[in-house]
This record gives sequence, C-alpha cells and structure tokens, in this order.
Amino acid sequence: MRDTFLKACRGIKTDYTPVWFMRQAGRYMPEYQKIRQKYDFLTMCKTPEISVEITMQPIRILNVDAAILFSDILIPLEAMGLKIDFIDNIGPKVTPSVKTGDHLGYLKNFELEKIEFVFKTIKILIKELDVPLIGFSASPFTLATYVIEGGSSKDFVDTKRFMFSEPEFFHNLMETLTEATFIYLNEQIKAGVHAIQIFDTWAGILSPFDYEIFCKPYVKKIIENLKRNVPIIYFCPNLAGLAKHINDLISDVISLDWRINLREATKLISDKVIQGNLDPLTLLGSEEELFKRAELILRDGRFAKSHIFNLGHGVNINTSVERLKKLVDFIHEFKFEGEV
Ligand code: 1CP
Repeated sequence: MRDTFLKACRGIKTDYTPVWFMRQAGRYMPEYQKIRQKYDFLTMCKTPEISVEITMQPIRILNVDAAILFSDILIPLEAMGLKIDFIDNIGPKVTPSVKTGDHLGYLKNFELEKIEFVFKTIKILIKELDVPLIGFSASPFTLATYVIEGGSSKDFVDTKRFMFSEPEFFHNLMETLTEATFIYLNEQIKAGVHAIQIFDTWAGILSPFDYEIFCKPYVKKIIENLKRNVPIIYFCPNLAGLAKHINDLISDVISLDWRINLREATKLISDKVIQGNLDPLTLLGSEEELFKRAELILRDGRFAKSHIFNLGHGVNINTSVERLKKLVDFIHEFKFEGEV
C-alpha cells in the first residue's frame, strides 16, 4: 500500500507532500454523474457495490494518496431512529427535528445493524484499494446542528436558541450524539479504516467561550476514547478565534480552511500535523494563479510537523477533473530547493 499519507499523519516528513481532497468523489466528476443519474444519493450510500465504486473513482482518475469512504455525516442518524432525505437542489432533511429538551426522546438507542452497509463497504474497500482509506463522522456539535435545524442552516437560530435556553438538555443531546459517534467510529476502525477524519464543519459558528463549553469537550472525549491505532484528523473550518483552543485536542492532524495563513497556523498549532488549505475556488481560475497558491501552501507546509495537502473545504461542483489532476501532479512533482 502507498503509505505516504499515513506517514505524514504520524508526523514523519515524506519525500513528497501527500494529497487528497474533501469531496473528491462527487458531482463534478462525469463518472459519478453517470451513476447518480440512475440512483438517488441515499441509495448510492446504502449500496456497498456503488459506494465502493465511487470511493475508488478519484483514486483511479486523480491519483490522490488517500481514499475517503463514500457516505455522508448524516448516515448514523438513521441508526438513531431519525429519517434522513436528500432533496435535490435543497439539501438534507432530518425528521423529526429535535428543537427542545422535550424532543430528546426522538433519539433512540444507536443500532449499528441499521447501517451495516457502511462497514460492509469498508471491508470490501480495504481489500481493493492500494492507498489508505479514511473513515469519518461529524463532530457531535456539527451533527447536532442538523438534528436541531432539521437540515442545513445559514444562521443556526434553532441550535443557538436551544443551547442558550436549555443548556442542560443541550448537553444531554450532546452526550447522546457523542456516544453514538464513538460507537460509529470505533466500528469503522474495527472494519479496517486506516485513518479517521472528524468533520466539525459548523464549530466556527461558536464563540471561543461556547466552543469550550458545548463543542470541544465532546470531540475530545471521542478522540481520547477511540482505539488509537489509527491517526485522527480534525477538520475545523472558520476556526480563526478557536485556533489556540484546539492545541490540547489530541488529534494527530488538524485540517484547516483558507481563511488562516498556513505558516501562521503552524505557530499556533505546533504539535500537530497540518492538512489543507487551498481555497477550492482557486480551481475555477487560471492555472497560473492556482499553481502560485498551491506552491505557497506547499512551502508553508514545510514549517509544520508534517503536511498533507488538501482543500480548505470540498471540491466545488464546477471544478474540472483535468485541472484537479494537474494539481495532484504539480504537488507530487514539486521540488523544494536544496532537496533532491
Ligand atoms: O446530490 C448528490 O449527489 C449528493 C451530494 C453529496 C455528496 C457527494 C452530499 C449531500 N454528500 C456527499 C458526500 C459526502 N459528504 C462525503 C463523501 C466523501 C468525499 O468527501 O468524497 C463526505 C465526507 C461528506 C460529509 C458531509 N456531508 C459534511 C461535512 C463536510 C463538509 O462539506 O463540511 C456535511 C456538512 C454534509 C452534509 C451534506 N451532505 C450533502 C449535502 C448537500 C449536505 C449539506 C451541506 C450544508 O449543510 O451546507
């Protein structure tokens, strides 16, 4: 197996900077579209043969250094008795939504059997892949936003109303989601994933004060309790005010978005491997501007304990596959001065 990605996760400097992309499987890729025309998104997630094929597409086509399981952060909610739907042009829908302490009973005990397809997919993938497989979940807080809002949100009014009016019940919700996420990730590790990424997509909507109270303790608990034979990546976009708060999270890798200078970030977060942090929309511009920014990131990455190249968020649907492929080659072939 090509292990450059895993070496970097463990803080070992590598011959070249490994690269993979969040949302590397998806709608920007014609091969994905071809399958997506026949099946809805949930069916694709729930059918191991399809999920395996889509996970592998970017490995074959882009030559990235790691695969990420094709699934979604909302899938485990089905194992907790909630219903999830993905509606075209609108996004995910979670029913019923949990808006107050009175609704906590909507969440049932986590039943792994209901999402057996995830672990089946992982078991097939680790036999077929020649690169490491990344499993994932949302952080309990990020998952809570979908459970409370009933889907995506722009302002998170219901989440914050719940949090600030019934903090104790909010903590109860977080406990339940933390336990479920722990079981879910542990089962992915048992099935064979080589690394885990925890997506804390919405942590950045919190003040540093509230991040410490409502979000971080739960992520920390999961990381501390997971079997630590696989590296753990924590993705936290919009972390400006949170940067110094994540130093004592014991994840091996921290994944950043483009809103923070990578070199600055290595000063704030010195004990972790850094992943990131190219603005995904640079891929829509000229090649010259793209490579200029990619080079800056590669050079800044040398100041980190170790560096994994990634985007600051998911691949945009308008991205050209050719362009992404060229970026992978550019990263793999990049020579740092004074090194052969
Ligand atoms: O219509 C389609 O074809 C479905 C589009 C799609 C895809 C391809 C969704 C709907 N999810 C996914 C796959 C997905 N989602 C992966 C697969 C692996 C890969 O990266 O290639 C992963 C890791 C996710 C994780 C995910 N889902 C996150 C966290 C990452 C992030 O982007 O911050 C979030 C927030 C979701 C929720 C979600 N799933 C899909 C949509 C439209 C949304 C809503 C996003 C929002 O609330 O703004």
